Amino acid sequence: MQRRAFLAAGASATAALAGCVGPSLSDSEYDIGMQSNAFIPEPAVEGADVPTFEVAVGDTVVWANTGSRNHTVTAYDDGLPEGADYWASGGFESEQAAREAWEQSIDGGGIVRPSETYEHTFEVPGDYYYVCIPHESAGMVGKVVVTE
Ligand SMILES: [Cu+2]
Repeated sequence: MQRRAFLAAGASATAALAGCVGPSLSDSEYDIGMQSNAFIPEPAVEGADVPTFEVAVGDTVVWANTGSRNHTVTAYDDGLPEGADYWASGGFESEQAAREAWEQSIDGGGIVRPSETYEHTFEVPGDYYYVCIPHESAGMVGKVVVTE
């Protein structure tokens, strides 16, 4: 009897804790977090020039806004391997289009809001450099390395 009572109390405590967490994302649901002024790959490639995440061709990378500010995930036009399509949150066709959308709040501006995610599937191997437009001056850049 006492053991059963204990288990019941434990179950309700767990439920209460889960309720506190609310809609936030669990670590298993994304690859790269976004907080304050930084992309946070989990795990990051050690010794890289900027925060770097490594995947294989055909893999889908998921970014999640794990912070409280709005971010973008915007590829640099000159940061793509040859033959790769341009990519950016908001689905823009070029870096310039993404920047104009952000500045003029066109089509949502490519914003990934807190607790939202953005994902992209990489089909061409190479190094991909990208930026968060509103936090570029603070150094919020990242890299995805896609291997064969
Ligand atoms: Cu940002």
